[in-house]
Amino acid sequence: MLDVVNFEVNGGTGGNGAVSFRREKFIPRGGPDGGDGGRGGDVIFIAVDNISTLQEYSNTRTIQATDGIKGRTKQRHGATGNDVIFYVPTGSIVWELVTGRYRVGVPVKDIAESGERVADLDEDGMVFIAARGGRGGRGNKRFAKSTRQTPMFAQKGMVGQQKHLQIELKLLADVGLVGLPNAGKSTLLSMWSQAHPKIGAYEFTTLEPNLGVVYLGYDSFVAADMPGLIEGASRGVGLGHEFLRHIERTKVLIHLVDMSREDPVQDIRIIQGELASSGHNLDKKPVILALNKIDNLDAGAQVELLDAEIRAEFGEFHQISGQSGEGLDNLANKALEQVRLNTQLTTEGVPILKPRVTERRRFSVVRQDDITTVLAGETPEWWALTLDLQQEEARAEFFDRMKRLGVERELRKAGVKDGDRVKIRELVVVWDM
Ligand SMILES: Nc1nc2c(ncn2[C@@H]2O[C@H](COP(=O)(O)OP(=O)(O)OP(=O)(O)O)[C@@H](O)[C@H]2O)c(=O)[nH]1
Ligand SMILES: [Mg+2]
Repeated sequence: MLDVVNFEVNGGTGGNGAVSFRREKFIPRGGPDGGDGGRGGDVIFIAVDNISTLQEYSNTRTIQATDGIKGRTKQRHGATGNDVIFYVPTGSIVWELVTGRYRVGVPVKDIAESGERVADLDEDGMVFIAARGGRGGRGNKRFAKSTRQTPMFAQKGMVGQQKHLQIELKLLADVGLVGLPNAGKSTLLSMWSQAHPKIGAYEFTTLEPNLGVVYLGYDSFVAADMPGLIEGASRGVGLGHEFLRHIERTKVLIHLVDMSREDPVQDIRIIQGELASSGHNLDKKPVILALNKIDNLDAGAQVELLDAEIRAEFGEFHQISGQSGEGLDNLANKALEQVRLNTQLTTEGVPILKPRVTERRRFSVVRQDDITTVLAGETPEWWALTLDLQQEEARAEFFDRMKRLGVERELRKAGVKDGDRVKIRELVVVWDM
């Protein structure tokens, strides 16, 4: 069973650099002192064990980090935009889709063909930067040089990364429902969740585990209905053994007992014995005992009769009816409480290690037709999109940067002449340096 969400993530835009000049008494025209803009915030995913579904993001369409603040006078830098941290369940797989090609919010079915797998968050605490904020623009102070002592321009903040992502999670159960065949495990799962497992008045109705998400207000857990266990299951008798492996990954077990049977106490012992000898660490898991089918008269009578005996031998228990629904809310709350107790709370103090953004100097030049050439690459794009190429000084700065990056040389090699058009993302620059 899969849990899937699909949305856009946008890094914040960097703050603009400032254009300003020192103003002091008796100095009519001081030097440039415009500060830099702050970086835009990032959208960050952190994998945590204590969330089990993607449900809380099912209505999310866009996640936007905060923009950086613009630079100010007196070389004061603008503040960095706030990151948005997004906690996802451990086991989440992040896919990136081509932006603009698919509808946001509608999960793409053949994701392996349509998207690129960009992250496997399969360990608690893993951090993934989903969209980086844009760099802040430089203030005019930083464009001063001996031949241009009073730059009248600054650099704009760069837009943040914008991505269309799909996150998928293979559900792992938090709670395993165990018990003898016919104990009412599938019935309970169908009452608790949207799952529709097969229910039958005979043994071994369930042949493989069924998963369902159980909601309690804003909280939820995943429950798995298991095939029935029988005596000897731990030695390979019946269908149960194979599925003990599945139960192994759960945090809590609910042991269901059919109280309408002849000797429920003996039934409980059988299952407990199987769990203890299964060899899959099942004996170390918390087990919640739930006496089932209390709507049935015989079962109700047996609960009364055996109350003290069961309490003495096995401790506290819940009384429920998967049929009438009695006691199911209490049991779900208890299960959730145990799930929470058995997962470390890891969202606090998770260090966010941000890899440094290395300025990539690579770029590509592709001739489109006689007069148009496409230039792509992080650094040339950054300069092209953040300098005002209508402004003479800024334009000169741009061409100067292109020369230093070696872009100019590559363009010439590709046959670009003055007056030709160079496309840089959505921008068209007439090359005339
Ligand atoms: N009276 C009564 N009958 C129940 C209750 N819960 C389940 N049953 C019945 O018990 C039978 C078995 O229910 P299932 O939910 O299929 O039991 P199961 O534990 O999943 O059984 P297996 O998959 O075979 O291991 C069905 O006939 C159900 O209608 C209950 O609370 N009260
Ligand atoms: Mg069943």
